[in-house]
Amino acid sequence: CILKFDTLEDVIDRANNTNYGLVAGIFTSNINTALQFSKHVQAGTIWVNNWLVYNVQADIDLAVSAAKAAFHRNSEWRLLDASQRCRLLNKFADLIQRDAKYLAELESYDNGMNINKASEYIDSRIKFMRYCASLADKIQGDTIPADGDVFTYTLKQPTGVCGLILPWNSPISNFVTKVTTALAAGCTVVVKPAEQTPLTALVLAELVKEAGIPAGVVNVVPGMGSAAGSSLTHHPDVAMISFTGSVEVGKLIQKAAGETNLKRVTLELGGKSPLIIMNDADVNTAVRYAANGVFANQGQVCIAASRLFVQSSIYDEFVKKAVEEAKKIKVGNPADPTNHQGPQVSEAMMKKVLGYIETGKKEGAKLLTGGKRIGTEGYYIEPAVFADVTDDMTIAKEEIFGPVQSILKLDTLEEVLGRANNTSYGLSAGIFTNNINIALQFAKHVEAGIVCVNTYPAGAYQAPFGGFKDSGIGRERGMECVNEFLEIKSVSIAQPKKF
Ligand code: TXE
Repeated sequence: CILKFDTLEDVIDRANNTNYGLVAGIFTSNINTALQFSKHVQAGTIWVNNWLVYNVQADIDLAVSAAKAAFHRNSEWRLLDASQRCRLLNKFADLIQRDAKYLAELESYDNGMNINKASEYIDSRIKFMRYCASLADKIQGDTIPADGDVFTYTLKQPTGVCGLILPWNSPISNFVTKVTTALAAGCTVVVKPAEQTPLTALVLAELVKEAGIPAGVVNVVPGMGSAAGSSLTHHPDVAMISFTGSVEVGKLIQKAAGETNLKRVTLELGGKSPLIIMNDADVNTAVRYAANGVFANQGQVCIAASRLFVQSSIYDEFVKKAVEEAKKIKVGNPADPTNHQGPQVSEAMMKKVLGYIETGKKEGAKLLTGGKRIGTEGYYIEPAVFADVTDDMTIAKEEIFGPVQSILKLDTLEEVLGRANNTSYGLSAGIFTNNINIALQFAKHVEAGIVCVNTYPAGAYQAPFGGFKDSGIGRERGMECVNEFLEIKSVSIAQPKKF
């Protein structure tokens, strides 16, 4: 609706003549007019010479400066006893526990995760939070028998302002893991959730505040990766980035660190994890674990068992049972607890996964069940099982991040070890066998950060989690997780040996 006005005076009155007051804007080259308008118009947000231009760079700058102020040596946060950091993080965990049902519903709504899975992930992260909180007052240095007339000791100190860039496949888990670890170490953070799933990060930020964690310690800025994420990774006042996402963006983050202040970087990237089923394994058990290993959370899991090697003499029986198992998976509304699998996170991801399924068929893999979109509403895909997959096929090489099981045949452990390691990834690996020597040889020689024997997947919060090669740098969870967020300082004081 285009309306005519005469003077600024007149238009301000008319602009205010409404029950609403959200946003107002003005285009003018007269700064006094702009200032008068901004002062008198009754709206919460005013745009001058722009409309709907969201300046994410400015928001990142604001968040980083708040985190920097909260990290000042005399800030409330820095003056807290380590045991108080532990107490505050436990309080944050209590609040998540209190709101677990609501958070699970939001996660399911935001991301498409089945409600049961969302609850399961939240429960396990609360346990991690308490474990990690308890590390806050166990960060200790060493006294060192240094050469010369010196007394030398080390201090382990928080790295500073950390940028935490989250993926969309498990938003609450990633928020909680990264924030708790950084805070246990004493850092302050700016969190950028994935653009597909910003909702739960904002609710968790409210709980951070309610827990009594001082203002500025945790800041959340939603936004696109190429804008908000990139501003964070290039920011000179950010000392570290902890990232979970694609290999492609992981490499951009390392590059940004190199081009700016050599900020420290930890990366939890994707995988193409091998799961090996030897002839002597219990087939029914292995079939169940293999299905859960690749289909859980719509296949949107970095440790998905997406290369399934089955030894030749049980191959046919295994494939038949794998198809039956996949057919049991109930796909549908993620809010319905009787369903197992919800929709893919976005149309783009659904198309990407369906594209891989087409490529698999074209390259000669045998699609035995599933693989089609279900209906036209929502991004649901039938769980797919491919047999006769060979190492050179695209579906055996690239991370699909969808409900697609690829079954390959294997002859010997020696042969399959070479094939399992013949990938640029190295996150997780598993083997089913009753032969302890085979299991130990596999665990020793497979190039992966997480190894499972007769189970899949494994991801206990007390154990380190992270990968070899393109799967990343650094480890989350486990006793060592806080070390990623610490600087080590060695202090030497002159002290004659002779008293
Ligand atoms: O990831 P991106 P996408 C893998 C999986 C998936 C593929 C692509 O194979 O198919 O990655 O997913 C932010 N600077 N994983 O494209 O882009 C982005 O805003 C800084 C595996 O969604 O890596 C989001 O917050 N940040 C993985 C986060 O990076 C940038 C989980 C992840 O998005 C940025 C997710 C930039 N230039 C995907 N560009 C796992 N390891 O679990 C984007 N981002």
